[in-house]
Amino acid sequence: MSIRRLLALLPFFLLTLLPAGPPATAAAVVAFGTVVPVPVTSTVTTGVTYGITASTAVYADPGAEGIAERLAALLRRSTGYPVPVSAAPGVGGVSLLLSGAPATVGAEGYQLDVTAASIVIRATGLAGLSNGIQTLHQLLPVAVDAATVQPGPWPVPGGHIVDYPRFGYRGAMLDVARHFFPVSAVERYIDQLVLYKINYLHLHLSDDQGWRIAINSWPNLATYGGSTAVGGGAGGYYTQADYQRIVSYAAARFVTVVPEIDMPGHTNAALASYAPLNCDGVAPPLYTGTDVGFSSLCTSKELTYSFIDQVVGELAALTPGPYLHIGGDEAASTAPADYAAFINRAQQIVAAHGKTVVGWHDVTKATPLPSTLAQYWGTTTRDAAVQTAAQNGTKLIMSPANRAYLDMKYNSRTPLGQSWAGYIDVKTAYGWDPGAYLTGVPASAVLGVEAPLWTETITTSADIDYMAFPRLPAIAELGWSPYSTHNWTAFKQRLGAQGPRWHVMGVNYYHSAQISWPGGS
Ligand code: IFG
Repeated sequence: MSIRRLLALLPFFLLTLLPAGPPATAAAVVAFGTVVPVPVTSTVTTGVTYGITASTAVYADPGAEGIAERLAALLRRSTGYPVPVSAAPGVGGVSLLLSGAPATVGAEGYQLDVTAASIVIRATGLAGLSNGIQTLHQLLPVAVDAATVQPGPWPVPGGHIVDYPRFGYRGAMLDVARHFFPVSAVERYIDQLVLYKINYLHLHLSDDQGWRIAINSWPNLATYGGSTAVGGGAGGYYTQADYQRIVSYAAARFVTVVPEIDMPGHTNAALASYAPLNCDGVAPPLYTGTDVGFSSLCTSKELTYSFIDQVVGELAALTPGPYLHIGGDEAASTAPADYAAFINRAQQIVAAHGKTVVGWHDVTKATPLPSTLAQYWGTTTRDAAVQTAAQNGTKLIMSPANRAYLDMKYNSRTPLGQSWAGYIDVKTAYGWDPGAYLTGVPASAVLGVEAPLWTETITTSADIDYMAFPRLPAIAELGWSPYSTHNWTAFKQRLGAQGPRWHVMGVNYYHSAQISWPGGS
């Protein structure tokens, strides 16, 4: 063969030396250890996978059909397989069983077993099965989250997990008052929360800039008080049917909605809607700025308390969950004695409508009812009033603004968000123990954690994604996993492994430089 001919063949020879990429049809098997929140115990069965195939069925114990259908729908959309759902017991496939789980899993935990022959999730209740499905979801190839049929195959890594939460309250708050978000955006956020076993969605429904829930006995609250937003935009509000859609969507996914009507401060939208609510009988203009602390309900008027009674009454009737949040924060325009008397009376009104009160921790300056939850949003690790309340039996939800506030910028270059509580990158969001954060407040006084997202600067679902991911999974892990598993080096590996799935899901997440994101994510 001539030299010329040999040289012509050289490039083709070199190509054979390149590493062969994965075969087009191979789907990367998710590493067992990438689940977030990290499970209490998990052991991988090396070399074993279960393959989801065209003959895979889902078998559900009575009552678990809805959970099975949601898993089946996810699989059908991206595998193209029929994935029938039928009554357990079944042979092979995926079984969702309400028996056989160890008692340690409690109401929300589960046992997951993946072998070559089957996938079995066992729990004592439906919430546990739902949480087991989230873990299974994270063990499926990321292509399973595609909106169209993918080639597969669909291997699930073999192993055994027994898992249950550290805290019962693992929440996220969405401020729909500063900027309004339609039902579809809230449902999208719920889908993201569920994947990380968040089980409470706190909706901040009213503030100075907007009233977002229709109240039939006070119609101007939504039609006028909900007509604008920060920046002067169009605003919006939920009809009571809209709110019930959100509540039902959440409940089907074992997420409980906690509605908040902030009072006595953060009430300009209500005061602008009804002149008689104002002490001087004059309604202020609608407000589209971002100041806080300038508004107050008129605590000396009886009308105020019948207003609260009717608002709370209608909202409580629409809310199956146990909690109703009365806000109570930043009441700088309410005299301290008036504030305390107001909060004490507002708590009685909420209790009379059968709900347990939640308030920002400012309510500890009044007299919390024994059942009232205080949501800590301070930036210090010591608060005397909160410590006293905790010692008197008040339970806390931990949302320190310099750890859990998702509207805080990651760093000085973050285009969205605020920085009054400091910058919060992923390591800061992860680097604390909700059970040992406040001086003099034992873990037994902590009901759980919540990550608030205030929306002064947030206007779209893409903005929500950017601020919530990757920090929300960090808060979710603090709420779910044992503190004994708390380890930044391990966590950031698990978190990085979530990136490819968020990419497929279309989550507009911030690629924090603290995390190594796998190629292509
Ligand atoms: N504090 C206010 C919020 C919001 C927030 C933005 C609380 C409890 C600052 N109150 O946080 O209304 O403006 O980071």
